[in-house]
Amino acid sequence: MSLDRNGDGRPDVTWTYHDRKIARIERDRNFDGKVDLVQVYSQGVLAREFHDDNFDGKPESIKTFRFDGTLAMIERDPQERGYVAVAEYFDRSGKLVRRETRGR
Ligand SMILES: [Ca+2]
Ligand SMILES: [Ca+2]
Repeated sequence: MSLDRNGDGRPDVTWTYHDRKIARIERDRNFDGKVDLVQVYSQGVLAREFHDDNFDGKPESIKTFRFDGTLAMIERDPQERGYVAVAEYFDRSGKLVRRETRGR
């Protein structure tokens, strides 16, 4: 199922269902035809988000959520080289508890 909110003929939100539960939502937030936010659901609950917040077609951060909806981790690829350079871990109150840099 998809929706073309600005009427340019290209879908800007696409939903995928699995067993009648939401499984995946792909969004084109700046209407350039490229998906820039992917939300992956597990058992109908948001589990991961892949963000391309500078709209160049390459994701630079991935958020992982707990089953209760709180943010557990953000993996960052600030240079968009295709690997996770920084991983940040959060407790249930949203506080950053650990930060790992993964050099290469
Ligand atoms: Ca886009
Ligand atoms: Ca990007």
